[in-house]
Amino acid sequence: MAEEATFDAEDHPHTRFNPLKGQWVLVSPHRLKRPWKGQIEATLPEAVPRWDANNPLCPRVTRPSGKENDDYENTYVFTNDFPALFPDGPSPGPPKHPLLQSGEAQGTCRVMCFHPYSDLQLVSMTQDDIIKVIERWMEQTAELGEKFKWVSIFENKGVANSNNHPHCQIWATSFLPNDPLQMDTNQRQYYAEKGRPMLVDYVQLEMKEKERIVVENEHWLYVVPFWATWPYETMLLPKRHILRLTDLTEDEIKSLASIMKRMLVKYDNLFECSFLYTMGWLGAPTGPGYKDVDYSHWQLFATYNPPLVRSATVKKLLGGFEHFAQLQRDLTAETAAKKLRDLPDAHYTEKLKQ
Ligand code: H2U
Repeated sequence: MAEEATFDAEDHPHTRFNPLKGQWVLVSPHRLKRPWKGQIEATLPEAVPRWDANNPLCPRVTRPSGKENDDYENTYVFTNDFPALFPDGPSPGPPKHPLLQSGEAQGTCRVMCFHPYSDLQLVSMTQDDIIKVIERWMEQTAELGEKFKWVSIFENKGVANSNNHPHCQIWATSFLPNDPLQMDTNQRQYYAEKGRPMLVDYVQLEMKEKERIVVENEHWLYVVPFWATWPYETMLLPKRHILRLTDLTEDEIKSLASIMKRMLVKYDNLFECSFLYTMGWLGAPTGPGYKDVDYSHWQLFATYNPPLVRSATVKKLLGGFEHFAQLQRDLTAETAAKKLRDLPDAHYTEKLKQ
């Protein structure tokens, strides 16, 4: 009888469970050995002008909607001219059939510029300017959270035709969207069973195992989560139990600005390009009277989903199995974390200046 091989996560296909979403990912590390015949995309865009009269996110510009941007000096927030949601509106009413259900969807969408200069990104902004961004995130969460159940702060950096001006979007909804709803249920169940928040336990585990940590400081750490689906996906977590962005202390804000910059330098250094990613903050739900609701099962975190896989131009595309069965990755989370961790702390463009 043939002897059975001992399992090695770097060699053998296996699945990993994402306890937040309650979903499995297929990990196939042996596939990294296959020859690559994938898509090679066009070269990177040219340098961006600092100010452009045709860029609707620049200070003093009149947007196609006819609204003029303030002559802003750090961050700037305005209501999206093409919002996916409106604060008021009629309800679709009760369903005619259980298979044809509709729900009420109210909300608001905002655009938040990080800085007046289009040629900067968070990675190239000063620590003080990043602190202003974090404080604005906190202010927006506090304001919108009074009215809306979910406040989603997300940044599409360089992906899907996004504007190159440093900015993020803020969508607030009257309902808990699918992912947070699933995460609420799963974290609640874990808390009920163990008496501790899932992600607080997870941080402790990662600090003990260390192999998936990319960068850490006194208050925060970035890990490639055990269950990551994107090749270089990372999760940013506080070391303390924090429900929402609004609960950060001054020291935590400062060290958040510092660790974000450190991580973003590593991301840019990975393929020596301005890295692409979609980043989003998730924390305990909000909505009218939320401060009286016990959301102890939640933990604040951010996730970065970068599409790049092998170089500045090769993106991960969802394959058939992923569309119709389950998400899949080649690189293990541990290998991705090591690769990112071992990258220099100085931005690759520093080399070019020498
Ligand atoms: P990205 O984060 O994907 O780059 O999107 C920028 C947002 O800015 C997008 O949602 C909004 C778009 O609707 N926008 C305006 O509100 N006004 C404009 O004049 C241009 C873009």
